[in-house]
Amino acid sequence: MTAEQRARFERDGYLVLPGVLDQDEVARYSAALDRVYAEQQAAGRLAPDGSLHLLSAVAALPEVVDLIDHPRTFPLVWSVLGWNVHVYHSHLDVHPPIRSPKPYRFEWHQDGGRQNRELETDPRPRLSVKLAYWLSDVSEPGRGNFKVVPGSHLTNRIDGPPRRDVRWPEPPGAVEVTAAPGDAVFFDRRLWHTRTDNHSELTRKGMFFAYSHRWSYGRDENDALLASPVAAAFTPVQRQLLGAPLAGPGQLPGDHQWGHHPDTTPLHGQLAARGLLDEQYPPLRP
Ligand SMILES: O=C(O)CCC(=O)C(=O)O
Repeated sequence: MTAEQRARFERDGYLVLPGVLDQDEVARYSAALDRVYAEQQAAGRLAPDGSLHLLSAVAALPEVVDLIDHPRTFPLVWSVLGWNVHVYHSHLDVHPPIRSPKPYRFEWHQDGGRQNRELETDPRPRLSVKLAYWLSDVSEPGRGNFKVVPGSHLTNRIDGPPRRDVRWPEPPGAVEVTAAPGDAVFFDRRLWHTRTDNHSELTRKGMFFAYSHRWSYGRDENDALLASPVAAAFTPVQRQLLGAPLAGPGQLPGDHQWGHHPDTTPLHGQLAARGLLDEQYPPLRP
C-alpha cells in the first residue's frame, strides 16, 4: 500500500482500485459466476427478484480462489490488518435489472453485525476490511452501484428510520461508487454503505471477500470433547461456551455464530427467562 493510498483509506474509509483484473480474468470469473447463477436458478434458489447473494464464495466456486490473495489487491489487506488474517466471510452477487417496483428497504449498514452493538468504543475498532471485485460495468450510477458515505467509518451511528421499510432520506454526503469491470473497491467494514437497486439494462455482478484477524476464531479444540459421552451432561449454556455447533435445521452455522439466531442461543434464552436482557444496553439486545 502506498503512503498516498493509506492516507486516502484512513480519510475516506475506502479506495477504488482501477483495472486490478485483466480482461481474461473478468471473462473467466464472469463466466464462472454465470454458471453458479444458472445452477442456483435451476435449483430454485434465487430471490424472488431473480437476484443471487451466495455466501462462502470459494466453497461455491473453487476457481475464484485466486481472488483471495490476488497480487494487485491482497497487499492492501495485509498492509492494513497485518499477516495473521483469514477470509471470514465472502459472497457472490448477481443482480439483474429490476423490472417491477420493489418495496422500499433502508439497507445502510456497517459490516460486522453484532460488533456494532457489542463494542463500546467510539469509533469502534476496524476489525475487518473487504474487497469487492466488479465483473459488470457500474461506471454510471443506477446500475446497482455500491453506495457509501465517504469518511463515515469513524462515525458509529447515522440517522435511520424506526423500521427498515419506512422511507428515509439518504445520509448526507452519500455517493454511488462507479467502477468498470475488473475494478475493485477496498473498504473498511465500518464505512456506512449499501447496495442500490439496479435500474439499468445490465446485470450487476460482483464478488466480495472480507478479511479479519485469525484470533477472532475459537482457540480451544473442543470437537472431540463435545462428541464424547462426557458432553451428555453439559448444560446448553456450557455447550454454547465450549463452541458447540448450535445452528438448527435451516440455519447456517456461521450466521448462528454471528448472533443471527438468539432464539436458539442458550444464554440468550436463559437471560430472557430471568428478565435480564436490559434493552438499554446494546450488547444485551437481540
Ligand atoms: O452489493 C453491494 O453493493 C453492497 C454489499 C454490502 O453491503 C456488503 O458487502 O456488506
